[in-house]
Amino acid sequence: MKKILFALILTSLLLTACGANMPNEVAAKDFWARAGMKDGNSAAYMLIQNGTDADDDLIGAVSDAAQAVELHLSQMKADGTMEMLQQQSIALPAGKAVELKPGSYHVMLIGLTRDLKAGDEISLTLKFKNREDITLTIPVKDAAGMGGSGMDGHMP
Ligand SMILES: [Cu+2]
Repeated sequence: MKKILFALILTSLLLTACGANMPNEVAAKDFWARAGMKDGNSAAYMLIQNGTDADDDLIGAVSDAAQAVELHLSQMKADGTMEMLQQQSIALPAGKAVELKPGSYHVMLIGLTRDLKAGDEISLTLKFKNREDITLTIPVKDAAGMGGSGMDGHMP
């Protein structure tokens, strides 16, 4: 467990270092979706950079890979178990990057319309309060070895 934690911390530090190159727009990078079975659930993760001087909000997402797509926040409850809270929006402050990652904010894919296996790709469209949609082609990855397995309660 310690090793996994260390790997997570190291990954966070590397991501933070790489986040220094802020684009002059709202952009998503480092996106991936968790593998899952048809009719089950999955989640998509990414780094969203708001390189503009105006605050914005992520207000939703759509994908043909799931029957419903919601914005969620995973958090630890007082008893040590994880819970997921649906979010109406995720704030994207001007000049900041917001990380959607296991155990935190994520785009929840509910009721997968097909199996998602490592190497597959899904289309996901992000919707913003103040700007045009962004459509991403997101690679599917196995959660194993990424330290996030089961952390969001997405795994059956
Ligand atoms: Cu969720």
